[in-house]
Amino acid sequence: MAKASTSGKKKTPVKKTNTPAAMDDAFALKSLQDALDKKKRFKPTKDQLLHFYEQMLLIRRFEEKAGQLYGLGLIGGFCHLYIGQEAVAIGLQSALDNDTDSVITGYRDHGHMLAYGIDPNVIMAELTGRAAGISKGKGGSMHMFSTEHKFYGGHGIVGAQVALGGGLALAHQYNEDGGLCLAYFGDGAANQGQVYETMNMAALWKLPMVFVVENNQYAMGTAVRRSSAETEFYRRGAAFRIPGMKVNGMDVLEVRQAAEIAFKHVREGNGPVLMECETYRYRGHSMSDPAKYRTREEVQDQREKNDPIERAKADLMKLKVKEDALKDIDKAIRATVAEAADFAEKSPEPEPSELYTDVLVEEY
Ligand SMILES: Cc1ncc(C[n+]2csc(CCOP(=O)(O)OP(=O)(O)O)c2C)c(N)n1
Ligand SMILES: [Mg+2]
Repeated sequence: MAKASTSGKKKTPVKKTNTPAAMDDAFALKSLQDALDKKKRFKPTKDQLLHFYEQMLLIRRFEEKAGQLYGLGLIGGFCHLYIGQEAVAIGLQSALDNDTDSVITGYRDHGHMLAYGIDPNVIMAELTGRAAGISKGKGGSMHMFSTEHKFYGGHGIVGAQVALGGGLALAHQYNEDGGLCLAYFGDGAANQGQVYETMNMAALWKLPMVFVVENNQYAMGTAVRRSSAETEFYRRGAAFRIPGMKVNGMDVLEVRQAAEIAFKHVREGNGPVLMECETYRYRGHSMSDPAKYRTREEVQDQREKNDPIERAKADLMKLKVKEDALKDIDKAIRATVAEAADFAEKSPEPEPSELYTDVLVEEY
């Protein structure tokens, strides 16, 4: 073994490879991240920002009402609320071309439906299992679809929607319709094998697809750092040469900016993008989760310092929107949501014969 040098010769400085900056440099596929870092936030008009604010608030109030209806026993089965994550769906949705693009997600799907501007009445009717619901009351919270809007659900099998999203992206490419597929999944789903099979195919075939990890820090009761060897999810496409982006999912304007960069890249035929939106869910995994795996203080801290709706409100104030105008918006949204609950409660349940319909696409 060579002896350590005592000759006083200058040593080559050892490069630290485990600092965040060095690790980021080591991630080569960051051209889109660099573009985002140059300009982090979308510059909206006052009307655009008001619209984002309204949409996020509608999701928040709708979900609060759904939580109440669940407590009253009016919603059966599972119910996963999106409260805290509103900026992700709204920021991305606002940059989509609704005539061509498709969206697919997991079971935490009410917010994504509302982001499309789909009538809250039919979403609430679905949650409460009524015939007027968007899936005729037969899908419930986790299985909402609107093919008319190119929204393909609403899936209960963790990660399965990603592979289906690959199929939707292939259809866009095959039909040359110019559309892209936005496939949302969670930090927990990001550890599913089929996600990586899809990444491989999507990159190989240059499919028009954006993989969006909604990293809300938990998969049921398991914190990201306890389940994931690589917690920087945006890097997980590196093995397939998919560029990654890490985005503040609590800031609707940053999400929108990131969406523009990612969508442009995909639409130009460069293949898929992997976007990680860092976010936080305020409620338990589902309505039946008492969330004992984290402290109240942790949740309170996020609510107080990082809330996406409060952030948008502060931005609106800077654009000279008056607090009274925002209060009026809240009032109108509360009325819309109350009406949706009323509509749902008054709607009839599906006929028993509906058990036999929509099971197969065609008879055989
Ligand atoms: C294949 C499969 N495995 C396990 C489950 C049970 N399960 C439902 S949700 C969930 C956690 C998923 O967490 P994440 O992907 O982070 O999404 P989030 O709920 O945080 O939005 C698990 C394990 C399932 N539905 N499907
Ligand atoms: Mg999660």
